[in-house]
Amino acid sequence: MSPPPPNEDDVISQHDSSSIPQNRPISTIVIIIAMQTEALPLVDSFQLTEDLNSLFPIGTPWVRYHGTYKGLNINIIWPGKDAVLGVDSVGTVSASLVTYAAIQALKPDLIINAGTAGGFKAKGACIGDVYVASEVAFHDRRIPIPVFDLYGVGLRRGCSTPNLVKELEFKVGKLSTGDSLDMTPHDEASILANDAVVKDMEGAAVGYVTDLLKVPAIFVKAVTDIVDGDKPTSEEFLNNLSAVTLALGKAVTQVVDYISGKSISEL
Ligand code: FMC
Repeated sequence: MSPPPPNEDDVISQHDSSSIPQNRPISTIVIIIAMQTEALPLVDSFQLTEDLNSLFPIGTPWVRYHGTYKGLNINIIWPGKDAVLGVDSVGTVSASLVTYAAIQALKPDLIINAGTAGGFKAKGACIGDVYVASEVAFHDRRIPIPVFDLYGVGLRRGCSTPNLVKELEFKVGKLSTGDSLDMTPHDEASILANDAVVKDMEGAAVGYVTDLLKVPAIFVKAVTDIVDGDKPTSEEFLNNLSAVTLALGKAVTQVVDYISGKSISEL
């Protein structure tokens, strides 16, 4: 006889069950950002400097910008450019590696994964909207075997931030992650099954690592392209990238301003 299927509360991990005390003020934040274009407005806003003595293994392109802002020790980690091709190291593999390495090196109280995303207009998303993800899951890890299917989806909850999203008036929705910018019909069906409003290439990978190492994580995603619209995704993404990254930078600055002086349980 096979075991009964797990119920939802057994399969969704919560970052809130963190080993990090929930009641002391947040002091160290790591912001994981996949693209340099997304990172630079924030490097500017927080007046961070690039770390010239890397904390990371020799040969990795991973970049840390750091400094103190409103009493917080802020670190932006960008996985850097691919050594051979010279483009940003986007996607789940780099994102999970840098998240792991940054947590090991910096022991942050909180991770923020900030980036751009595709949005579904059928679910109310518009270009430039900023979402805080309530949950993250994968849409391209299809394993049609009982329970492995749930493992593939890899659903994780973001840190609960009811006061933050209310005060800053962010939209809240589910985020679905896969390693492609485009969307196959298979992906689309899984994204709908994940009930997602936004789609990116890193969130659930960061969520996997933060859940593993019990660090609370907030996912802030700004919409560069409408996935269920009529424009080709890559064109729309590139056209909107610089304007939307400014909106993303503003939103993450507001999040960090809000966090300053607060504990996880106050968010
Ligand atoms: N689908 C998937 N990812 C993205 C997206 C879309 N429609 N729009 N913007 C993104 C994000 C991804 O997370 C990557 O970091 C980057 O922008 C695109 O390569």
